[in-house]
Amino acid sequence: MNVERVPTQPIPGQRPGTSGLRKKVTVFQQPGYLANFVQAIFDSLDGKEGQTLVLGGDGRYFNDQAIQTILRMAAANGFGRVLVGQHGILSTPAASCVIRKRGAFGGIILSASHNPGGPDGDFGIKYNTGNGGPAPEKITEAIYANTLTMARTLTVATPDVDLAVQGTSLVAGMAVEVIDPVADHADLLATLFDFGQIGTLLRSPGFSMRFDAMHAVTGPYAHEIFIKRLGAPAASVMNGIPLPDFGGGHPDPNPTYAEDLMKVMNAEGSTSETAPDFGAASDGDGDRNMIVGRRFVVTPSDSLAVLAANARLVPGYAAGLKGVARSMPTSAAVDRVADVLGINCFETPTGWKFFGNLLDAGEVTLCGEESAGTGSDHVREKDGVWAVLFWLNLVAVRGESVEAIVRDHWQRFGRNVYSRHDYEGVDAAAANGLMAHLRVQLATLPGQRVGDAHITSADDFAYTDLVDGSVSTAQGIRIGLADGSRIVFRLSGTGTEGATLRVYLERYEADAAKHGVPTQEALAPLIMLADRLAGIAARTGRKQPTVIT
Ligand code: VG1
Ligand code: CO
Repeated sequence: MNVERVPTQPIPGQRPGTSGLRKKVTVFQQPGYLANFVQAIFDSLDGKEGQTLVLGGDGRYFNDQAIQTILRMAAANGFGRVLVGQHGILSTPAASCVIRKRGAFGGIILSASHNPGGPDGDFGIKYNTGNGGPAPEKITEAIYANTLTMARTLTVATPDVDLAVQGTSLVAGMAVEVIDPVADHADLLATLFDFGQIGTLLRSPGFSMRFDAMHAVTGPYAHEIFIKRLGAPAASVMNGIPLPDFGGGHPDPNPTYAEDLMKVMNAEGSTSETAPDFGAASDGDGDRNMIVGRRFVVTPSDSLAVLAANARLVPGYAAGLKGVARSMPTSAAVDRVADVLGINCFETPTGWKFFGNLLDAGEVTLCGEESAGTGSDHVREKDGVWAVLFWLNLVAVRGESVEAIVRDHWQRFGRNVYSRHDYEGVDAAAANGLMAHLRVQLATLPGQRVGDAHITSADDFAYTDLVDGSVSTAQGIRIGLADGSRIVFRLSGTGTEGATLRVYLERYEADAAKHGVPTQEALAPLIMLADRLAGIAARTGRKQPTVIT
């Protein structure tokens, strides 16, 4: 094999964020940008020689080109085999599944997830380790350090591999196996859920569902699972063909961006023909989910709590849960369930990489984030289609609507009224200034009364990993009130333009008579307090959030 050494120089700014490296497509298209980062990944991997790498992405613009580059570099760097999804497609949870099932050394997933795609959109790349999960910070920091000293990248001069056809070919002696991107994942999901009972529900004339793939990666998965294996009518899947620019949309499954689905689910009328009984959507790379009932949206934090409380109704979790974990800004609804079940509930920083060690150690079975991510120990990523099947399984067993299941949950456990306000694309200096302004107040806030609010705690969240002892600091400002309410402030680690400020608001309501109060109304005093403490409007110039979930 003739390995070419291509001289290069370090490129600044290649530090992975919450979930891999995300930049504008135009940045990734700069000469050497992708190759430098890929080489930095490969240089951080000891023992990769002759090993298997999994490779695929969410099908967005630049996906196919990047795959060809990475295949050549993998060969030059000594991998023995690469498993690549047909047409370059692999959803994030499917990649995790394939890495685990095939005993791969690791995987590279090409995605900027919920960020828009297309020539002017975003691109992203992340490395997953042999457990199938996102590389922990120790590895992402080693990759970043490599980018700062990069002097050469390794490649081979070989023609493109035909990604349209399944089968094995050779790139400079390395085997490239183009695999079915759906089969392994669908087979795994079939072992966890009662496909018989879900199929009966989906085929019954009195029930209808819509799954909105948002022109992103889950289209082929939804077709195979909901339509082919479970027999749902073809119309059950919307926007099911992956497009390089996601049809111009923003593939983030929330009520603002999943417009097509919301229009259908909010239709007036009380039959399956007017508004379907069940709706769901998934994001760019298929790891997020939104669950919607007829004119009723399930808050992701509530969804996690409902799944935990009902897990025994589902075959894969019939033996019960070992424990649960949630990211820090996620509401404490699941904590209440864990209390009742008598199991541990872990609180981790934002990002799925922090769940990996807990899952590997057998400490937890279910994990979730307020950002529409839920998953379990079946893979090491959050899993959108998995969450939809879990909910369908519950609806099939309980014979109740989505709304009835959630209201019953609130009745039992009380309601953690919850919302996240995002201020997207704000000036980075203003956002950093806002966080610094909050940090200097941390020592003096506890004990203060601001209006009606009695502040009892204030800190910057730090986390020590239970398994490897690694410490992550500055993970978000938490402000707690005497009545159990909470405000969290953090800056996004996935954006590509300016800064995104996220404000997470939570209040516990035990009184069932007040569970119907609209969320933003119930949280109004906290919303005002957040602005007062952080000076959001004054510092960012924004009077309203860009997105409310
Ligand atoms: C966001 C979410 C976080 C999620 C991450 C990746 O991160 O808040 O919960 O794990 O996206 O999700 P941030 O740093 O922007 O808040 V995905 O589906 O975009 O890979
Ligand atoms: Co995603």
